[in-house]
Amino acid sequence: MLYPKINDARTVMDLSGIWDFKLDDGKGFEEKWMEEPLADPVQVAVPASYNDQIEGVGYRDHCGWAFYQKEIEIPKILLSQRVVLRFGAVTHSAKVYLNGELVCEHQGGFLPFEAEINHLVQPGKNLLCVAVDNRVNYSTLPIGNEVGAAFFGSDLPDIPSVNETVQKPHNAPNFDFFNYAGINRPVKIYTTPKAYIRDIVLVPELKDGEAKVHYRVECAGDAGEDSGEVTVRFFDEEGEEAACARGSEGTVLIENPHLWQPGNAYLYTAKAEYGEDMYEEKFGVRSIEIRGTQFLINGEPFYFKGFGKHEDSEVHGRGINEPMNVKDLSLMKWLGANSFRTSHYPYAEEMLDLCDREGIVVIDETTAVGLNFGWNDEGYAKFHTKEHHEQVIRDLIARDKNHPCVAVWSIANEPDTEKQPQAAHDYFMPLYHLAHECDPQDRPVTLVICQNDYTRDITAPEMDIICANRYYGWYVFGGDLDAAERAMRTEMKYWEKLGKPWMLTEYGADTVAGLHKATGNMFSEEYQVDYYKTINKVLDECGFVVGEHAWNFADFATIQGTLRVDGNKKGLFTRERRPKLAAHYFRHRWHEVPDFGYKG
Ligand code: BDP
Repeated sequence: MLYPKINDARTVMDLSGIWDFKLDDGKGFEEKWMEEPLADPVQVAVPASYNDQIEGVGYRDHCGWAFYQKEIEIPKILLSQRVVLRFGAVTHSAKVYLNGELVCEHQGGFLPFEAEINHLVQPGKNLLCVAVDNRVNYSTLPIGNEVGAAFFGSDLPDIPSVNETVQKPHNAPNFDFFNYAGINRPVKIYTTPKAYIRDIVLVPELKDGEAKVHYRVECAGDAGEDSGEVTVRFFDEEGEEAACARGSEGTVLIENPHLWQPGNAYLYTAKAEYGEDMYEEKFGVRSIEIRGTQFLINGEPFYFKGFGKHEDSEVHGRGINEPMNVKDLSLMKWLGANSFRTSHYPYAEEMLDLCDREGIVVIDETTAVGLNFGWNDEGYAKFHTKEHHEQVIRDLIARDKNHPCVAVWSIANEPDTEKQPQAAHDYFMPLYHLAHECDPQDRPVTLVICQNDYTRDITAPEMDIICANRYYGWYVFGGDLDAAERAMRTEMKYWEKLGKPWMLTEYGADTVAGLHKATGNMFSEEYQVDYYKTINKVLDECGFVVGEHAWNFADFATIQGTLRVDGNKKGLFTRERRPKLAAHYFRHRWHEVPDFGYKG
């Protein structure tokens, strides 16, 4: 799906700003709140999560629908064009109305969706209404628990006082990040000519110092008289034409190409023209390949240094925060990091554009987190996520396929792959193959496994790169780093035999900024440093380890619970991005560890 851009043929209106907002009291649909201006609304900013914008438990912990409204006018002059309403992400599901009429519905809180609205636009004022549902359950991604206690909350004891107490409906996410909701990413109206470019696919192929670029331009709409044929011109960063082609599909040659390299990005532009329409898509020339235990970028063995992250910041919640995105990439460079994983959902398109530009390598993850704890003996039969999971993989890859920064697709985080190994295999292997089929660049595909009896797992070994989260020294052998080191080493002997590239996608220790001990213990800044030194020592011994991603880049908000003191504190930075001691440790380490050829 193309990102809305303004150019000679298209215009974009950004609907960011203050919108009317009202939590549903259970009667919103029955009373048809979408048809009239909301009675007694509060004001919230869009895009952003609503939870932390207004004080009160009611807003923070709301469970169910909420309504947003904005009055908009569309300039008459635009109505001869296709007028499209587009949402970057609405969490987790949305119903969109214009003047009381349903425009579209969407499931899933982290990918864009859009609809043509010409037939519903009225002259003058139009009432745009977006109903948003934040509930998660066994058929959504991410997964929520339908009954019982929340993940990381307290397990409820089986005693009369508890059994006789009815709790108010509440969110019980089966994942460790606050269930922020709302219109989290930009809302835009854009136009295209009636015959328009629907999509552009770009596949660079690097061989013997030359780059072939296979392209496809998909056109759609009313072709009218004669929309003519497609022309695509390729420009380098200086604006010089590097190649040109006619036809909706073809291959061009770029001689002496500038490569897109981690830390040294170079972006070409493909300018497609079709009839009245045109669109410019950026791309990079680079190759990604797995050879034996190596992960190669442009033919060189790459070593991932970086983080699992979250889209999480004060007040914005999970809403896009572009200054913070810029700051985060700047801090990554300060640390000598070169990569991150979009744990545990697709991040905003704006962030991927930034990573393309800054040369940061991305492991791009779906929303499939939580297919794990609390499912007891029912196994995968308990979840009804398969079709939605397939849709998320299709939509994610359709959105991000051209980004040079994206190096790996992660189809899930910490699913259970151990309790019913065959059921996990049956569920995930078709998704693994689907991801390969969907990606025109055929990047490596993985899923990220959790700490478990790895010897029972028959799914992870099938992945192109094995990605594991390990907490030896925290959840396992917390406080005993000697044991952590030995356990980690024992496990690595197991993985070595597989002969595949392996990376540690999460490891970390909760750390309260400012808590210092001469002899570090759990939660102190010194312990976090000792923990990382211990595990890194083992990683450095293993030639098949292709990367280390600390958990987490920064402290982040979670559900309330006895294991979380105002959120998850495993950040190398605080939530405000102040470095802990471990950030300085990694800064020292990662400036010594090269991006390429670290393990020979
Ligand atoms: C892992 C999860 C991650 C959690 C982390 C933790 O992948 O989402 O935040 O543990 O406990 O299991 O800090």
